[in-house]
Amino acid sequence: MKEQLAQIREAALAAVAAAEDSAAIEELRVRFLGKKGEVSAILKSLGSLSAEERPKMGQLANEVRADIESAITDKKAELGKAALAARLESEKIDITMPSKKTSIGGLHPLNTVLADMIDIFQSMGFDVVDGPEVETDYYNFEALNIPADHPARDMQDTFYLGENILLRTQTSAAQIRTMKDRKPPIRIVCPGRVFRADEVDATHSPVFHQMEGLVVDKGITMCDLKGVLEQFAHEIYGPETKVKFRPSFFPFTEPSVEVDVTCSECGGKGCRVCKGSGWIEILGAGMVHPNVLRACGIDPEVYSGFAFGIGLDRLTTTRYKISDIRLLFENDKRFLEQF
Ligand code: 2NL
Repeated sequence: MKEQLAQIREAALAAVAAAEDSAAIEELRVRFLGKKGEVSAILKSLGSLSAEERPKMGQLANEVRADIESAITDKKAELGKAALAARLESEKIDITMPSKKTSIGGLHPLNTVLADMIDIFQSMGFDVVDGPEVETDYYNFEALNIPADHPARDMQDTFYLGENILLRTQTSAAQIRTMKDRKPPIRIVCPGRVFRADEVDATHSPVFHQMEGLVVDKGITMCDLKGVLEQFAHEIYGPETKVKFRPSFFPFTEPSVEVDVTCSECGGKGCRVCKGSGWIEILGAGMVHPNVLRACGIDPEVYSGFAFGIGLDRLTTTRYKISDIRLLFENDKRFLEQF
């Protein structure tokens, strides 16, 4: 029996050492230590031994059983470690690998210029006012002293959505609404998209951008207009910039002016950009026509005001030396990524 136990121990330890997975180990546990296993068989047969032999064999059988048990426990731990190592290896993530690039985008050059302009006018106390792009004939033309038969309607031909419904040709309508809603003093700028039935070329687009400004109060004169526009020109083009008024005509202002600034490219000496004149036209302006004030319920005997309209697109193309206005609207990423 002693030999039999020695054989069982040897066979069991060898088999456990050779086992390759936990299923094989479990099989060995049943085979050697299970209720019907080989060690149990020996223990059951102890009864046939003499009283002298029985405790010795019993002790030996228990030692064999303990040896096999601890071999199985060790092997199980070893296999578990190996399985974990293999899993960690196969599921490894390389956290040093560069991630996919996400593009966060940036401001469109038109919006950069707009933000700068809003900054300048807000610092002079102007509010920013928004209005609808679809307007009525009344707000876009009538209230601005442009009746149905007025020749200015030809110069501002637009897109009609209905008999009296159209795409606005300037942002003035938002200013008309403000004059009807608020009491003077009024100091506002109205930026936005405007529309004209123009042919597309390098300097014209049927959709473009404008910022209009309006100040109405007691005692407002052309000096106030010139001061505000000079401040604006100095901030946009530099403090050495000069501003010049030339007489002009708009139905909604009287008197009306075109406003030139000294060419920022040559400083006024004359170059290709200003076509040799030293001056660049940047906007139109004037004193609000009494008929416009009256249409908004403001007494022109008590109040006066000035207004101006600046094209954003040309300001943007000259600032960034963009050769074609169409580039602003095509949204080609290769163009936009340059800003
Ligand atoms: C231009 C320049 C201008 C105005 C816009 C205006 C608005 C109101 C009353 C009076 Cl509510 N005027 N806006 C004034 C002068 C010029 O835009 O070249 N427009 C065709």
